[in-house]
Amino acid sequence: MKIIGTSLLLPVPTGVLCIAAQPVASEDLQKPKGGLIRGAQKLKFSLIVPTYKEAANVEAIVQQLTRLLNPVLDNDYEIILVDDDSPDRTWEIAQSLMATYPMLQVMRRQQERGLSTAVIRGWQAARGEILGVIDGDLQHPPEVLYQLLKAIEEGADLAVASRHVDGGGVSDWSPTRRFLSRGAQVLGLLMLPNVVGRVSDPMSGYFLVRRSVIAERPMSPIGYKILLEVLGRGTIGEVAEVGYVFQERQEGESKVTWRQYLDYVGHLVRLQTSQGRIGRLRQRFPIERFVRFGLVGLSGVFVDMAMLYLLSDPTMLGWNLTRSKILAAEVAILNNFLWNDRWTFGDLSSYQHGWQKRLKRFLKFNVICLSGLVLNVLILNVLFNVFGINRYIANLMAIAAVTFWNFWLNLKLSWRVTDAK
Ligand SMILES: Nc1nc2c(ncn2[C@@H]2O[C@H](COP(=O)(O)OP(=O)(O)OP(=O)(O)O)[C@@H](O)[C@H]2O)c(=O)[nH]1
Ligand SMILES: [Mg+2]
Repeated sequence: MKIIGTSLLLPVPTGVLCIAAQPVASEDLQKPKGGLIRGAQKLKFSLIVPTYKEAANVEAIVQQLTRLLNPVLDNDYEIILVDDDSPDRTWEIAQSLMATYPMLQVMRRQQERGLSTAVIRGWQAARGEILGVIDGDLQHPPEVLYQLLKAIEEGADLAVASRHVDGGGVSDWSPTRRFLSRGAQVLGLLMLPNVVGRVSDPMSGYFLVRRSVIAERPMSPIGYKILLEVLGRGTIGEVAEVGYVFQERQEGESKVTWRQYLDYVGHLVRLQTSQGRIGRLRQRFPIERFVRFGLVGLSGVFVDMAMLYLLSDPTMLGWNLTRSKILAAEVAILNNFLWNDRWTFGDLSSYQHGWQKRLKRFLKFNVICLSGLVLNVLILNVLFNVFGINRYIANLMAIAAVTFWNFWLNLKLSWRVTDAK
């Protein structure tokens, strides 16, 4: 993880959105000019406060949080405010509070945007064993933190402040917003029952999680719903829920628009394809790679046809059919190889530099294609002569089987990458 940053502000982690198992070592943090020395010693708790245009709320939230946490956690915690370069300069106001509140750290993000990624960037820089998030607009009652912390101390991996359990609710939501919120939850339950169904309020933006259960797991959330990402990618055992009433905003304005609903659906789809049934299938069989391989194969058919026409047609070169076909097939194989090497298996090729290695891959690809051709003829004969299947259907079946054969052997042999450096 590379870190960039400016004086006094907490440097912003860059690269993959992945939380380290241990707090980031101090040498990995750029030493800020202002003399802020921030070691990588562990703390018990790190609470992220994501903000965007919360200038009117920032002092109150920091004050309330420290008043609450100081007596129970002494110096063993930090508050990290992650601001996305708010035009109302929320980050600057927060920065000016750091002298009064030594537990406060401020991160100003200028390259990235978005609530969920702000939270993860904050967690990446955090030193706590327990990681948490709370809104910066005072809509989440800070005193619920006591119960959330207690739940984690009693063994929960994840403690969620919920609007849908005893003691929970929303203060003054319009029927439309209630409907949309519930509708979103139902959609989530249908698409990802094992993720969304684990908590009563999967939309909650107020929760605590043990670092160990989400560490070393690359994340890629879209939009607002960071809890979905934690549930979907973490290895969460016991879950606890604490009721809370979502307060009305007193200062500043909501950033929720229709965009957040679209992002939510996009996020569900992304998690579904990596974690759901499709995701499990993909872990066993590289579907996308196979589709690419199939498309390249299709392009090869056109190349083969065109070459055959150019070489053997009486109006063109008029060569002998067998000679033309062999050459046409070889040009098609070359076409397929080049596309596969760049596209289908491009990521694997990039580990094996140099023209000699590429030539080796090409030769293996040729041999495997040849073995596929022999197999094709064999299967066609068995299906047609032994089972009496229509010759065209039999040929289709043979082509399908040989495509799998070619794909699998090429993946395992031609583009095989070992762990050796
Ligand atoms: N860093 C960062 N924080 C954000 C971003 N969008 C929203 N926030 C903060 O995330 C918290 C929740 O955002 P809100 O817009 O209040 O959303 P909400 O509380 O779900 O909805 P409302 O009830 O309409 O306020 C607030 O502290 C915002 O300032 C963002 O893009 N980046
Ligand atoms: Mg809000």
